Amino acid sequence: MMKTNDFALFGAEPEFDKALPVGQLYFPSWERYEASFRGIFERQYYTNNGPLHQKLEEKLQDFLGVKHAICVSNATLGLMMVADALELSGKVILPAFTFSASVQSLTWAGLEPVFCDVDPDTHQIALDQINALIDEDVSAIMGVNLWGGSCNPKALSELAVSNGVQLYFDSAHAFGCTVDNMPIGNFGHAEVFSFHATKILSATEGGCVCTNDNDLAARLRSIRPSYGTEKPVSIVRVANARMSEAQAAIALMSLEDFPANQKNNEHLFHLYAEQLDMIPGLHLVRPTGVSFSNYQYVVCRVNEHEFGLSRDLLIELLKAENVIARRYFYPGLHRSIPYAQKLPQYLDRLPNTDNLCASCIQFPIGALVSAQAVERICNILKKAHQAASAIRSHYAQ
Ligand code: T4K
Repeated sequence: MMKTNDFALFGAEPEFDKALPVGQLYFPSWERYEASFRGIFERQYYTNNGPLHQKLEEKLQDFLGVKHAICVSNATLGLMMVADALELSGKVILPAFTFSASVQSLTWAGLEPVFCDVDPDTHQIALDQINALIDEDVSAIMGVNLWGGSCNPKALSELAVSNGVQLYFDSAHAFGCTVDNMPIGNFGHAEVFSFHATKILSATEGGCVCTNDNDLAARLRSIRPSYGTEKPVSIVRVANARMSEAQAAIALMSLEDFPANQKNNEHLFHLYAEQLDMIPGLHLVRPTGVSFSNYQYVVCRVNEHEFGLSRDLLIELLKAENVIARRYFYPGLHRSIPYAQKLPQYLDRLPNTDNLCASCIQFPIGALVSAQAVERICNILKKAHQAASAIRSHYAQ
């Protein structure tokens, strides 16, 4: 039987001195940061459609080939703004396997979520279950492009048109990805990206709403609110979703470095894939439905029976080694407050979402992760599999 005493959980030295978090966590060099912030100080202009904010919107429009990139202070507010700008009412269909922000944006807009299950392999919304969820109260579908893959925006668009409902996307995970060489950002009525620090394009906090619809863009810019709009238009209410010059400065550097950061992610992802494919019970999710991926997530399904340890025990074991793996979307939107109480009809209807919430694990990848770190993380995983039964018995004591 393998020994447990070379694991930090049982008293050994941790594998890493410093915590290795999940998330992209991009930091520009100090020199570039200083030069960029010197400009903000010289201009003495912090926010409200400033020159860096305007430059970022232009650069994003070019990069994504979209008519309007409307920068906001975070993606959650961006999603709330889209619900208002599209004048949605009643119910909106979305997958239950996503971050709470997707559904919270609906609740803030006074809309009722209709939870759809996901595909067990791709983790994207189950297209074949959508028609059955549509009734006269449904005004829209919110697709969510997960894990640097896509939820098949073309098929979703056909479904939305044939049912006479609107379509928009939470594309928080999909910046820089393409579908049949068309950049994500161009599908549906609007798409929302997150520029949170953990995303491949970082503004520290931030996001942007993309659309090719001029009228919708005018409404969105008026909601944001209207600094810089050519002509404010009539809207339901105004938010404060402005992006500051400091956020735009970081985002501009991050956009410039996107090709290098994407390449780094892709390289690390393939290193993980080579190693993980040799470990029984760890099933890596490859980004699907895209012609180009940002590879910003390494997500595995843990088969407890094959691997030997539960997902949650593996997280504990890695945490002691200073590898901060996470279970991500837990326990699923349909089981979270307030939806489990208010909409109990979904509790026994989403078996794939339940399975994924119980078995998914996310490993570190991004600017702070080196190839050697991936190698060392995978070695811990191999050792954990080999020592699984000893670990289980020791842990149970
Ligand atoms: N839709 C989807 C599908 C999303 O995943 C998200 C957000 C949204 C919409 C909404 O986007 P935003 O409104 O946030 O723009 C994080 C992020 O806050 C959130 O952006 C992200 N998705 C979500 C899945 O994860 P937390 O609070 O669980 O992660 P956090 O901030 O604790 O960071 C993760 C790890 O990184 C931690 O171990 C700490 C470490 N870290 C983090 C930061 C920010 C650092 O070491 N340094 C740092 O500066 O939510």
